[in-house]
This record gives sequence, structure tokens and C-alpha cells, in this order.
Amino acid sequence: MNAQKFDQYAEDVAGRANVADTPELRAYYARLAELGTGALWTVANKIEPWEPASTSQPMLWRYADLRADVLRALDLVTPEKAGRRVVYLENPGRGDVVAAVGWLYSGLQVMNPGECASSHRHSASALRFIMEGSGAYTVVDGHRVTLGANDFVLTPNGTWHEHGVAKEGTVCIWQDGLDIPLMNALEANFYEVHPDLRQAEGFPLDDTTASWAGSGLRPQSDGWAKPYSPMLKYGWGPTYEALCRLAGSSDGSPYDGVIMDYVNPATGGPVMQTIGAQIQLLRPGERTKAHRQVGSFVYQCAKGSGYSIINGQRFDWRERDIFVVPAWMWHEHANGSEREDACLFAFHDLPVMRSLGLYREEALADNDGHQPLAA
Ligand code: GTQ
Repeated sequence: MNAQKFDQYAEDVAGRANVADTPELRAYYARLAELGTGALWTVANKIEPWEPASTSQPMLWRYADLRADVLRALDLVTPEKAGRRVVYLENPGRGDVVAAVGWLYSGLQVMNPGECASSHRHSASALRFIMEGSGAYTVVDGHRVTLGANDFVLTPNGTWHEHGVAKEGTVCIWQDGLDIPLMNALEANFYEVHPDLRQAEGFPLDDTTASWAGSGLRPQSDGWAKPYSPMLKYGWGPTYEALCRLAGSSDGSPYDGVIMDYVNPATGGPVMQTIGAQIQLLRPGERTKAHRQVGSFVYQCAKGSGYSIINGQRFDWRERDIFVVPAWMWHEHANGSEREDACLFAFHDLPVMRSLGLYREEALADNDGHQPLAA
């Protein structure tokens, strides 16, 4: 049910606010406003909807449409002046909130070889999913992490981090994912620039992945006690291999195909406290059924091509395209190829929903689980 139909429905149902306006009531509302108050029945249906009513719109940003203009920022601003050279994705449903969907931010950051942005830290949790280029790196709390295409990297909240591209590298573009809108909604956002602008590095290259990416093995001596994953980089090679192995031994989910969560290897839980991430593989020709979830999703196609139907709207995607599924909206995915598999990376706020006891999901019962396409 869309928001308009929903309001109408709410008004028609007994027990929901349904007070007709009169001149006397209007004067009363004006008086309440003067007192810094309001009458609950004028807003009740809006502030207590029957079910989550996201203001975000399902959207897709095609990489082919964005790429040239993202590269143009290289000529227009420097990381020194701009802080971060990023083109952010804007969901028109979010009003003044800079968000790709719900309480999640997404941006495309671009860097020249030899460039580096200053070290900083913030309350927002952040991740990167590399789109193109070679030589990119991030330093997180003294650990240098090298980044290649489709690598997934964490910069958990409170960690010092700086990004750069080696002199011998090429122009690099990656997607930044953060929970900036959530931090601001919670009025909990702090930001700090490193006093030296650079942080000291004190560990072997890519050491956190070397230590923690064992085959079901956990370093015994590591007294990891922080609330986020000790492994900062999830490389594409092992990720894709794991997906293919699972595809060989499991049918997968009717809603998502072969799907795996990126986990904190110390706990099996989500990679960060507020943002989780997943990777899924749709087999050649695979078409999933629709479900909906409490939580917002930002997807990036990592491999292949296909389409997703989100609340009755079809979005065709191919490698590096980004699309969003707002909370509680029906979504189903299809691989457009009969020969190649297709992979979708996504990050989401399900860890927030789960830790607050709010997570729910529902399968579409009608029409064999497939949504009718909106006119
Ligand atoms: O590098 O942490 O795209 O703080 C926006 C804000 C990236 C970052 C963004 C940020 C960052």
C-alpha cells in the first residue's frame, strides 16, 4: 500500500484518528501551537503508521552515467581543500538528510595516484567497496590495507583512517558506505582530524586479513575485545571462491540465491555494530522470490548483470551500478544471463534493527512470490 492509500485506509478504520476540521478546532490548534504543543489526533496516523512507511525511494545509479562526472572532480578540487573528493548519492525522498536510503549514506570517492587524504575519525562507521583502479590503500588504526577491485574494507567507528593511492597506481574510484544519517539522527556524531594529519603505521601490510582469514580458524592468542571485526579487509578472491563453493553445496535462499554475510570472525556477528554487509550470487537464469525486511539496503553489482524489482518497479543493473531498497519494500532479484553468474554486494542497517529487537521480514505470499509490475 502506498503512503496515500495508507492515509486513506487509516482514516477509514475505526480506532484511528478521524476528526473533521471545524473553525473552532482550527483556532484550538493555533492556540496549542502558541503553547508549543499540538493535538495528537492531527498527527497520530502519521507518527504511528500500521507498518514502516519509508520516505526513501527505490533508486538506481548507473555507473556509466556517473563515472565521467566523478572523474571530473579530479580537475576541480584537491583532497587537501575538499577533505574528501566524493560525489554522494542523494535519495530525493529524504528531504534535507543526505542519504542514499533511510539512514545510510553512500558516495563515490575518486583519487589520483600519489594523493592522500588526511587522517580522521568519527562516530559514523564506514566501509569501502572498490570499484576500479589499482594502488589504493587505507590505513586504519595503524594497519595499512591494500585495496583492489571488489575488495571490501572496514573503517569502524572511532578508528583513525586515511585513504590514498600509491604513486605507481592508477586513478581509483570506490564506494564509501557510512551511517552518517543515523549518527546525526541519534545526535551522536563526533568528528576529529588527526593532530599529525597522518597516523603512525605499526603493523605488516594487510596483517589483519592474514591473521583472521583462516579456514574456520581463530588466532588463540588474540585478545580481541572491540565491538567490530578485527579483520579489516575481505578480499574479492576468497569471497567469490566461498560463494562458488556454497553454490556447489546448497540451494541457497528463495529470496536471495546463494547469499553469505561478511562476519566478524571473532564472534560470527556483523562486521560492525551498526552496518552489516552481505554478498550474493545469482546462478545463470536464476530469479528469486520477493520478500521485505525492516532495514535499508545499498546494493552494488560486483559481477554480471540482471534486474531487481523493488515495490513493483524494475531496475536493470550491471557491474558497479548501485541501487537501494528502502525499509519494508518488496524486492526480488534476477540474473539476466543464462550463462554467467551475477553477484550483488550490499550493506545494510540490520545490525541496528536486530540489536534493538526490531528486525522482521515477510515473504510475498501472492502470485507465487512475484510482484506485479507497477504501471
Ligand atoms: O572517508 O570516512 O564519503 O567521513 C563521507 C564522509 C567518506 C570517510 C565519505 C567520510 C568519509
